Amino acid sequence: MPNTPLDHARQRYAEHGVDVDAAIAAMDQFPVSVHCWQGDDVGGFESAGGELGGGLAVTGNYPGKARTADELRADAEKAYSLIPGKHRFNLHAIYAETGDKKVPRDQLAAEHFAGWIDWAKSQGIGLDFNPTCFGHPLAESGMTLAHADESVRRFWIDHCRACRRIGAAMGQALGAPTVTNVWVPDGTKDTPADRKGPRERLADSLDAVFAEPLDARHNLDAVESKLFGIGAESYTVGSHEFYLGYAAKKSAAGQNVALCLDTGHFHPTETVSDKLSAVLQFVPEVLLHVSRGVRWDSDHVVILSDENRAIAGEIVRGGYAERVHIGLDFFDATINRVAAWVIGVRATQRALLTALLEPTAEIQRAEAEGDLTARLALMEEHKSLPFAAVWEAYCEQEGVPVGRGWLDEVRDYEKNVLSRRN
Ligand code: RNT
Ligand code: ZN
Repeated sequence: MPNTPLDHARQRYAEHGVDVDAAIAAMDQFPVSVHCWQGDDVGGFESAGGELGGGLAVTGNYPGKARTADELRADAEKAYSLIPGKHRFNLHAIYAETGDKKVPRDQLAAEHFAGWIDWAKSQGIGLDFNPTCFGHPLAESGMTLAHADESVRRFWIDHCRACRRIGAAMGQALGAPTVTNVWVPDGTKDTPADRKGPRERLADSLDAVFAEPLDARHNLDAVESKLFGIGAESYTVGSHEFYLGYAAKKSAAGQNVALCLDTGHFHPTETVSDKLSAVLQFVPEVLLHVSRGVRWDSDHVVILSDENRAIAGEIVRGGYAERVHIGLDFFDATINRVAAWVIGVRATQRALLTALLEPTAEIQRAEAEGDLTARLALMEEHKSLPFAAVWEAYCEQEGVPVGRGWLDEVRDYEKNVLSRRN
């Protein structure tokens, strides 16, 4: 006789051949890389404080955003305390701590991230990293690695090279490879007369960026495509085809370059869930930027959407835990920023846990036998199996609030910490 909701769930899932305890245990295989930039609206700590640019825009002015690295770390710790499991933290180059010194981006080095590395060690988490090729006078034209001017291109190449070394230093210090992801905003507002030239330059620049061999145990390179940005509506140099080809070419030549798929960077009826098993035929690893596109914006807070469930389903069904790195990418300044993190990570984890609880064997057997009626019926039944009981048991096991209790903790933090900023 089942007596707890978890017992009941165990029994119901077992009827479909699913082991609930194994699903919970498997959650450890899926750390989520939490993006620092939700914590301060992609601000960073370079003193300039100019325009974000690069086709990015953060709307809203909810009070309490982190103004310093210490505040950002404290906020992240608060978020982690409300999220089950161990995760990672994803930094951008503009989050360097350079003290009173202004350090140009092409001269950044691991020492400028010592505070972050120490913190990550103390948290027992890994770090991921990104060059920042926007929000800078040399990015104002809208071109960076694809710029026609050799000296501008050189600056961004040197910045990206510096970032790869920093990524490797992080990975070495923390004992797990850092994913260093290159995204550049390069594109044009109106129809270009030359689409080829910038793409040739971008390919050349990337070759220069990735020329230095780094230890795969410390750093994994990734390249991120985009469809369009604000002010770059007509042409994006680094499109999906461009980077898919680039990552495949590099990988075929023996240099592992992961392809970053941002779920907000495709046409609205295209899905990343369908792309995973396609691109993973030809590139060894994928970095996900889980996000939520809404009309022109590609970066709303992640929720438990059908598409995020489908993505998690593909990762689990494909056995891609080792090959797909899950990161988040959104920024919303109209709601509490710590809550935004918690909502996004917990939603991603719920998607993963549902995927782990899918009666995949049963459904795939129906498909293999040509019983398409059962395939559809079972997929639908899966949606109302007692998932919540398993999720709650997982949260409890990990010592984090089970339900909306986490929101009360964020409210306390807002009252005692965030509201005292400004
Ligand atoms: C931009 C890309 C990129 C950025 C971050 C801040 O459209 O998605 O990943 O969001 O690097
Ligand atoms: Zn992204």
